[in-house]
Amino acid sequence: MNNRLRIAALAALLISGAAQAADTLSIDVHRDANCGCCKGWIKHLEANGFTVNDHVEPDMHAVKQRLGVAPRLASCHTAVIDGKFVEGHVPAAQILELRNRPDLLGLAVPGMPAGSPGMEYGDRKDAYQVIGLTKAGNDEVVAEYPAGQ
Ligand SMILES: [Cu+2]
Repeated sequence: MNNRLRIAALAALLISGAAQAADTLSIDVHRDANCGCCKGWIKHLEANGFTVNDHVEPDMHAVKQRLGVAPRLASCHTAVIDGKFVEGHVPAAQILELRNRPDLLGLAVPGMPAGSPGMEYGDRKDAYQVIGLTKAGNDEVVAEYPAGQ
């Protein structure tokens, strides 16, 4: 291998390495120490390629207030990705779409609907919506589950 080829090969290696690093989806999850379904949701994120930074919090109410989660949107855990909140059992698909929504402050699945990721109870599939909070302060339905109804 001559020098020029060697440099080209090295550059290709570096570029693919950088692309891999950019694909790493890092998300911070804040949760109560005793929250089992929160751990279920973390498993769902990891299965979908997210790297989860798990934070056990003494006061989730304070965390939600700090991150701007409106009380009507509240659930158990609160996550943060790219400076935006992800409240409750939001499916990975919508978290990925959030990157293309600069108009949204965050996403939420209010409450804890059965059948959402981390809230599996056998075959039970409650209807639920994924809500986006716009910068203007409005709620917008970004997805409805179960899908295809
Ligand atoms: Cu939960």
